Amino acid sequence: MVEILDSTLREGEQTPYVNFLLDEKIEIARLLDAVGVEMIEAGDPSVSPNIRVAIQKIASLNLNAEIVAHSMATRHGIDYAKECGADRVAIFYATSAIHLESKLKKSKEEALQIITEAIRYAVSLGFKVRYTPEDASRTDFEFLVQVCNAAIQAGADRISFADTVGIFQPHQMFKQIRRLREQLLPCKIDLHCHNDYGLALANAMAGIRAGADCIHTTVNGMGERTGIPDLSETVMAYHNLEGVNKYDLRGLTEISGYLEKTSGFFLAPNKPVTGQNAFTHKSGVHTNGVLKDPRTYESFDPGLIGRERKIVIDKYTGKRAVASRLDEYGIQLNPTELERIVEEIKNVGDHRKLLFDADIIEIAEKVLGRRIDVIPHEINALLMISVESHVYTSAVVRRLKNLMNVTSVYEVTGEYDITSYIKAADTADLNNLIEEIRTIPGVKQTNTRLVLKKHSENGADR
Ligand code: HCA
Ligand code: CU
Repeated sequence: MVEILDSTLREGEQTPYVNFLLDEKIEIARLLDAVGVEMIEAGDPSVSPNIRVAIQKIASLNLNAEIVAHSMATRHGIDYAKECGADRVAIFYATSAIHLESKLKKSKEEALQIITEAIRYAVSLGFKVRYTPEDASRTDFEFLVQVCNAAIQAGADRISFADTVGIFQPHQMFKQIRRLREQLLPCKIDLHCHNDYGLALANAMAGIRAGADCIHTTVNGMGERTGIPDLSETVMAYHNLEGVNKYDLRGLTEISGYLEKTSGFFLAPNKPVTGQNAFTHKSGVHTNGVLKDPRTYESFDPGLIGRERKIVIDKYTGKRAVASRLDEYGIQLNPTELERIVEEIKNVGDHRKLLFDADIIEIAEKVLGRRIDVIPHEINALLMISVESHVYTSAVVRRLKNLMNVTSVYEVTGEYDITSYIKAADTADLNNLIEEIRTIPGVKQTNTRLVLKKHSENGADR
């Protein structure tokens, strides 16, 4: 059965401008364990004292997942891993000519010696050992086999094939893993694929098909440069494409949101599985299909991961979607009315970027020549925040910007320090959002004002 090692706390913390606090790391480990990943790479203890504390705390949580400490091939690093109480140490040492000659300045023989000595030392301390030939994809194949077999003989039971600079393509990964499987002594094979050409998960899936055992992931695909495969995409690819049914799919959205919040690393709307647009349909042809049978334009039911399908209404929209949206507000239309409303939506949509429900109802009122008394589902509000004097306002702003429903944020002068514009589905949702904002460290006081009508910049009323 295939496995996942999640490295959000190690590779993920190597994302430019990202650092986690201790409590956040513990929560991330808990959430990962709840999803059911087999291994959590909790950090490299040589990097900093706080990383050591974090690994130690996580190792003491008694999670189901195996806790892995990453380490260079030095006694010092392995000793630290031991002090932290990790179950396994993952020792990395590069094997490609580029790394050996330019970075490490070691011969192949010296490298072999350093790697096997480190592994033997780790085994003598009672560790399970993974060995990573860093830059494996650019390593001479014969040397790669030689080093990995020496590592296995020294006591490693896992090899991590690292495509460190993401230069492989799926067909190459497939071939290389097949050959490795044939020539390696018994061991498990991990795939650590970087995403420099956007091929990380494709390469990893090809490697799995060729006989590898485990994919390394991070939440939201974080990591050095362009990162490695995203946890949720990997879980869903395993589940839907390979029939692997052992992870908690419903935990994926939560952990992704938690990571956005704590890292300040935003998801692109078009990101698969967890991105905002992943289940949003727009064109008339698509929405018509989806409203008849969602399978027409959805690769899987968003309900599987606790998400909902969304239909955007704008100039691309067809009759079916408009009728269905107005029906949600109890407005039924005859065919001529519907046609005129769609036509007007196309006119307005040609000039205005976004149409909210209130706009659509207003258009319907205009076309039908009567007042429609409904409360749009969405609530807009202005939220003013004052910040504790010892806290940087920008730190609070950064957190605020991560919240899905906060559409704009301004640092201002006067009684309050921050003004933001927020959207909520209903009053309960608004209340939750405000409660969440109040928990942001440094938020002293909030003041909320509901928006009755919005006048956009060009003067059009909302
Ligand atoms: C690093 C290198 C590494 C190691 C991967 C692994 C890589 O950043 O230290 O141990 O499986 O990409 O080669 O992340
Ligand atoms: Cu890496």
